[in-house]
Amino acid sequence: IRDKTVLVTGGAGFIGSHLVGALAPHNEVRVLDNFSSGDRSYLPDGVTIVEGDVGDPIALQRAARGVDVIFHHAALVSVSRSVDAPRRSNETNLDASLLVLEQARQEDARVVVASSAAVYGHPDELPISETASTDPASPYGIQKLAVDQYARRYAELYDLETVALRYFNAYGPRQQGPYSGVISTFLEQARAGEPVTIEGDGEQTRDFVHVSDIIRANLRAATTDAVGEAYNIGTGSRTSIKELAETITDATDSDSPIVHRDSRPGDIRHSGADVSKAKRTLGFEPRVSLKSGIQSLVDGT
Ligand code: UD2
Repeated sequence: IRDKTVLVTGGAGFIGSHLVGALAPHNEVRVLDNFSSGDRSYLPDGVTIVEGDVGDPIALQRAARGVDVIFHHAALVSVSRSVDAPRRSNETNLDASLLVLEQARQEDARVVVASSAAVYGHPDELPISETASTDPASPYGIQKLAVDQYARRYAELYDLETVALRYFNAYGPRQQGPYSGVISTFLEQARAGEPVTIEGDGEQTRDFVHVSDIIRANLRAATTDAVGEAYNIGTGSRTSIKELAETITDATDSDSPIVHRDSRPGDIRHSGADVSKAKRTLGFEPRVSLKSGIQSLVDGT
């Protein structure tokens, strides 16, 4: 997209900051972020930064004034924290998201919301299409499902242009910290020469999608006519955690042993996206294979 005024909530975070990087050269970009996990150094010059909580109506109003599109990426992304403190994560992930939708109504702005494969819980089909049953296995998943459905209903009830993108397992540069996902954990372990820790037998599978593909999906979502819909965003292929561990120790030339420990209670066994709807309707084409995505992480390119 070009020549638009856009707001990225959570714009200093992992996915948000890559999106800001893609939008900034051709659009007027605002970022609303409380920098609880995001980082200022990810933001290019020329971006307007509003420091504050997405759940703060004043900050949100200021950041959203006059925008054409809101990309809503602010969230507490830790599933385990949502289990420990469901109300706290509900405030950010659901209450604040509803504020964002309301603010978008005020501005008559399009909203692209970050939804999640977590809406499916333990899936009843593979690959998972958007019509699979939704039965989230965590408060986080419940919150994402609610936002996803609010987005759909806001399109219908108020004629708001909304799109929900259900990300599968995202990875890429800037993903870090204790809640960051298995790829960044394994990479850190392999680089440090520490044991790479598989939880359980390692036969569980995931659909790992590179952040650059996620950004391309967001740009499509910003212009599609097919609003009021949710789209799976993944690659369509699944990789076992065992295979992942080997790929990462190979790519890093690491002598780290691969070890097993207890599996995660409630872990999802298999997850993989049917991306045909996003391909057909958004023209989304995942481009980055897991091997090349990991290689570029290792090379820092
Ligand atoms: C992902 C999302 C989460 C939610 C969920 C929905 C990430 C980071 N999280 O959780 O937000 O959408 O999907 O189902 O994308 N593992 C190991 N060793 C480790 C760390 C993880 O074996 O050191 C395993 C873990 O037990 C799991 C798999 O790797 O089987 C993936 O774990 P994850 O935390 O990266 O992501 P996931 O799928 O639980």
